[in-house]
Amino acid sequence: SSPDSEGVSPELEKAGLLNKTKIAEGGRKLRKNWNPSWVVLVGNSLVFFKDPKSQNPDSWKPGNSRPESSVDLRGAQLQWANDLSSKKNVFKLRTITGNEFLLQSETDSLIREWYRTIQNVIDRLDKE
Ligand code: I3S
Repeated sequence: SSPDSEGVSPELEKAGLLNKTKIAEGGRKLRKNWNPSWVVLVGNSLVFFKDPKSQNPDSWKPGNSRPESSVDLRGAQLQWANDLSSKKNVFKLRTITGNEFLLQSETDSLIREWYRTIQNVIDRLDKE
């Protein structure tokens, strides 16, 4: 992070384009609706941006853009979920509140890196 942002904004860990669908809300199953999403891992949150025009590394900054939704990673669970989709490289993120998302990329290395980075944040929060 830049010296300016230290102590002001939470640290930007990762950002990129993934395919996303929400499959449950509060434990209640939802119909899949896959869409490309600009995903930003910042601090303890995974933030989703819908608008392709917000696919700018600066756009996650508070006040700069409107996130579609945001997920608190504290107590969240991550697991590979290729059984839940015909697509390859799918993992499931389940929040403590019972919201479930599938995230997917055609690029093996990219999805593995996302999985690892999100799991690291979850593990860090578990230890707090
Ligand atoms: O798990 P499902 O229900 O087979 O998921 C597929 C459906 O959601 C489908 O939409 P409709 O059945 O509402 O038309 C989507 O187009 C597919 O992408 C979903 O399956 P995949 O395997 O892509 O996750």
